[in-house]
Amino acid sequence: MFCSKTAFLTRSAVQCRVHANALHASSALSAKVAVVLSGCGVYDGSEVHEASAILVHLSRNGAEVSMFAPDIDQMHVVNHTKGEPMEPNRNVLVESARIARGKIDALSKLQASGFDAVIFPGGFGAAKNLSTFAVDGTAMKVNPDVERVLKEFHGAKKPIGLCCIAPVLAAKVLPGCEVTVGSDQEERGKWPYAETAGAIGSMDSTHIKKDVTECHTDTANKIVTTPAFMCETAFHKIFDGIGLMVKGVLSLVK
Ligand SMILES: *[C@@H]1O[C@H](CO)[C@@H](O)[C@H](O)[C@H]1NC(C)=O
Ligand SMILES: CC(=O)N[C@H]1CO[C@H](CO)[C@@H](O)[C@@H]1O
Repeated sequence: MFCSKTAFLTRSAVQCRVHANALHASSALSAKVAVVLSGCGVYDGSEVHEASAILVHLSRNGAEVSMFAPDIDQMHVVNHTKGEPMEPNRNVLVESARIARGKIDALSKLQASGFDAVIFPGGFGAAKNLSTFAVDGTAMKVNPDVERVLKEFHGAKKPIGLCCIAPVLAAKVLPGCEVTVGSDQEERGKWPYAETAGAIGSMDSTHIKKDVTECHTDTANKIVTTPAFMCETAFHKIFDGIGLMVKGVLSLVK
């Protein structure tokens, strides 16, 4: 009796271990990554090419992706042919669903416990709908769900990836972190939004100068950033920089 009981316990313990290892291996192979969108289009929402690059690099690296966006009105709608505001207004979740091919949930449903990492593409939506950076600068407000999500992932020591203007969200919500938005100098039009680097310093975070085909990893905070369209450059360079950011995020997934 005693013997078989021990054998049973031992066998089930081994089975447990095998099961745990299998689970671990499969989660390492397919990290669950949440992507947070802010609309559809560079001037009032998510930068479409950045969002697409993130999705391509995530799928190429075997990640399982879910997309989210806040269910709120946009700050405004911009007619992208001339860059002028137009009516009527649109909803951030509904517009983001265009990029997500319909598979998207309200940001209020995103919980860090269900994911290994979170990534925010850029575009003015990050500065107009996810925060008020475009209007208020360093005195900006951050959408409450965006703030909660950033703090949840950071608190759980799960990696956060951001590109283009989106790193201002981390700089504000997680002061003391290191992020890049490219250069703090315009360099003859290469970096048209170079003053953003100074804003990051004013929000008690640290700006790290990086080129568009590079990314910066703040290892202590597990935040990976790349300049993307903060730089006036060719699409393939944006795509490559984002590739490094995505790989950096996935390499930090436990
Ligand atoms: C968008 O802007 C273009 C250029 O100014 C203009 O011709 C067009 O009527 C605008 N479309 C809408 C729907 O506002
Ligand atoms: C129109 C509108 O509600 N815009 C919002 C976009 O997001 C920012 C940040 O949450 C809000 O402050 C704006 O009101």
